[in-house]
Amino acid sequence: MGEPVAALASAPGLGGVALIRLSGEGAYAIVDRLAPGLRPRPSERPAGTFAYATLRDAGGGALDDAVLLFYRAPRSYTGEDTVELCVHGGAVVPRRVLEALFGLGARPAGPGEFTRRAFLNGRLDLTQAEAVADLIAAKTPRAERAARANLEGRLAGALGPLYDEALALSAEVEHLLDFDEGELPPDFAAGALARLRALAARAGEVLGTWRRGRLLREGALVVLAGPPNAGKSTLMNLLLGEARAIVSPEPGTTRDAIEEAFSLDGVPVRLTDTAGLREAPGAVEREGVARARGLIARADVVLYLLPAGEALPADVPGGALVLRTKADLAPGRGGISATADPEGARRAAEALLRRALGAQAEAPDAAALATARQHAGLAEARAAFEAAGEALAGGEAGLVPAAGRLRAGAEALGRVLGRVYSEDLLDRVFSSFCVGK
Ligand SMILES: Nc1nc2c(ncn2[C@@H]2O[C@H](COP(=O)(O)OP(=O)(O)OP(=O)(O)O)[C@@H](O)[C@H]2O)c(=O)[nH]1
Ligand SMILES: [Mg+2]
Repeated sequence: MGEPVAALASAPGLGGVALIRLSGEGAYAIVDRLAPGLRPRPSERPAGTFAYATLRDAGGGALDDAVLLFYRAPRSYTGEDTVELCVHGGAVVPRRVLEALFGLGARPAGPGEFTRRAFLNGRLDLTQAEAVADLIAAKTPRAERAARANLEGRLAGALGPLYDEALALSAEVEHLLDFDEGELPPDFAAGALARLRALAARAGEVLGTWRRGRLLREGALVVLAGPPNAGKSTLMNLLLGEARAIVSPEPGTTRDAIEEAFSLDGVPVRLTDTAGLREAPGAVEREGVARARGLIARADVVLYLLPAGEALPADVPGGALVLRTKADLAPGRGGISATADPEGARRAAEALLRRALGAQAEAPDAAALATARQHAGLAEARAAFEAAGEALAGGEAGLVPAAGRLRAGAEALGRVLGRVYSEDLLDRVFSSFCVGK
């Protein structure tokens, strides 16, 4: 067990109850002194029980009446002795109770430190630890389901067997290195080669889940683009159901990009309205157009709005979905009309987006890569397996480099799962967590 650490585990702010978590060696001795009147003492109580107690500061003054939840190593979130204190919420009580805990020898927990300890104590692997952060950050039900799938070990379940196979294969290839030159049968590599290719192919399949995982985690960047006055801001407001962006008959109304979160069937979408694309007269609008082009380049989906009947400009971004607007002004030319049929216009735009995002957002319960770290690690592993295969196909001379690549690929997979880790890697993973997780 680590030294005792404490932090507010619930969100700061006004709330009926705040949850403070205390974990580590000596947690019970600290709570014995924080709740001096409680009998039997916390340290004498069995795990899995709770008690109602008055917490007191060093001078004996009452801090709060709290409910204490008792956990014992290894059956707690962190795997250590843990006491959770349910105190009154708000700005003052939780802070005073935490200060009392610090006065009694606990140290403030760092970002993600509880989850880091859970990882170090074997309660979670690294993909599950990352899923904890994703679950908390999830903005839509689908994102929540995707995070839960990985928290339950879906991604670990897909990658674990790959790692085991890479290790087994690595041992076999290392064994081949023990043979003297010319001693190996001519087909020595055939079996290993087939297995290496299968490994690379399987890694490729999991890599294919990245776009889906990323979209669910970060939200799809959907950019509304098109010439000035095309009705971009009007459609933005229609999709959001509120007058978020300024709409006016003046071309060049929108300058700064306006981003709002929006959920399409539970898929998180970052809907972004942009400045109309044109050779703008003023410096401010020119900057707006430059920003619009930057967003178009990064977009997952570009919805290019163009009034019905107008000729398609030459600079329509590649891959953009063209949606004709202001159909009421050009009858018979197709498209939507936000003024004559707002509900129909909204439905048509949503259907278009749904089709563009649909494939990515399906199967939220399946394993999916969720973080750039996981993606980079798996891509590295696949490249290493492929390189090992090429080396091995080259015959006996390729044996040494193949063994090296295979080992590197196995290690990259091991790092994704956290079966191989360094303090540095954990610092990087957990630095993005909040205090209290
Ligand atoms: N007749 C008609 N007018 C529309 C329709 N949709 C939007 N408008 C009008 O067209 C004008 C421009 O709409 P905006 O939504 O501000 O257009 P925009 O593409 O955001 O324009 P910029 O921000 O200048 O690039 C406004 O006066 C809207 O009321 C439509 O379907 N039919
Ligand atoms: Mg606009």
